[in-house]
Amino acid sequence: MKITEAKVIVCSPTRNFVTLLIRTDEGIYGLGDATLNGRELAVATYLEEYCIPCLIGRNPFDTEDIWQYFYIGAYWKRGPVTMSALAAIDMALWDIKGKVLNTPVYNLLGGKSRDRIMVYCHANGTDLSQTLEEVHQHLEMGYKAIRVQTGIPGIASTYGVVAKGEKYEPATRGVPHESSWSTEKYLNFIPRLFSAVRDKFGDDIHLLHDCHHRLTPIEAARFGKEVEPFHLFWMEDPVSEELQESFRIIRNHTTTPIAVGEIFNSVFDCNRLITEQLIDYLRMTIVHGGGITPLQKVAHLAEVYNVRTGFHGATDLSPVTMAAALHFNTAIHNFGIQEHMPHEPLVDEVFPHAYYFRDGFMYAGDKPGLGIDIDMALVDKYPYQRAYLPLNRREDGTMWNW
Ligand code: KDG
Ligand code: MG
Repeated sequence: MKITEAKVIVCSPTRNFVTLLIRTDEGIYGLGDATLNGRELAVATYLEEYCIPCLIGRNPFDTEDIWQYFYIGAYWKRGPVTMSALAAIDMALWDIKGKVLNTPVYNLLGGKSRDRIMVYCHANGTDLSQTLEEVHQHLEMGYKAIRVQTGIPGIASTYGVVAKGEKYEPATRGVPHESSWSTEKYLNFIPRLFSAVRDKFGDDIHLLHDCHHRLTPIEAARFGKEVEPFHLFWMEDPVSEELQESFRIIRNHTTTPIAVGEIFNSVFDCNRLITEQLIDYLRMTIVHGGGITPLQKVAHLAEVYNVRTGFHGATDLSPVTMAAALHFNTAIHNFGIQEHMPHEPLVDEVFPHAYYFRDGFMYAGDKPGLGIDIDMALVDKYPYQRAYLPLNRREDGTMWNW
């Protein structure tokens, strides 16, 4: 069996997605996601100019060798652009393997370790009462785990929070929006938020929170300590994560579990975090972590050190990544939780899929391969539109992590 064609599809049904479609001489094709939010065309070009010419003629079953060919063989290892491109190739090849063997991809990754995948949703509001109402609505939808973000009094706009009636979307068209930030106001307010949520909704729901890389290690330590009475499922991205040893400072002070990794793209971003047991959940997912092939190795390493997965699943990760993640989550032993930020209905139309949500859990479905497709007629109707993630500045104007 041989790869005969590979095509990059860039479209924007409400937001941008980059998809790789690989065809074989037996008429079977596979899909991979290569979306890197706000930098989509860089990955598309990397695939078209450098990868696709070297893919043609290869056997799609050779996922390990093809992955190493583009990783070791590129000389320029790692980095989000390279690894997202590599992930798309790898996902598409696993999809083909499953279709050829007429079995869901989870069966190729170890089979079913569980029947259902617990997911967490987003509840956010501009103030406390709106946020509590959002939590209530998501409980009604059946979610068992909820990420809670709220507007902070005195800060004009806060990460993850949008005006009532709007949906939070992590990129906007036009030049980047700038938000402002005060660590002091944030740290003073968030424990009150979780105290109010526990008072109103009790102890049974899992509560999560994303600090979005904005604290220093000692500030994150204070955060973790102060929310301990409300036993969060996790605090996410407490600090900017380039310095893995930062997490030791946080760990030394608090028992609040830590999740990190949505911007990681290699095991070398988290090797110390895992082997020194400095985190509890790893968020590096299939698309930005280089594909199913390397993530399997990372997950197996993490299993040894009691670190579980908690894959990133915001709307900028396409339904192709969601499908791959759900097959992966079904198979591995150390699955923790999966983020679920539902796509707009139009996105689901462009990418028809076998996976589904029911009563707080998601299911990969039993179709051969990843159980995902793309509607080429619809794709052409929604061309790429440049969009950026926002920037963030401290109140005095200093650039800060968004
Ligand atoms: O592209 C960036 C978003 O996906 C990210 O900001 C969302 O932090 C995020 C999350 O946890 O979903
Ligand atoms: Mg996050």
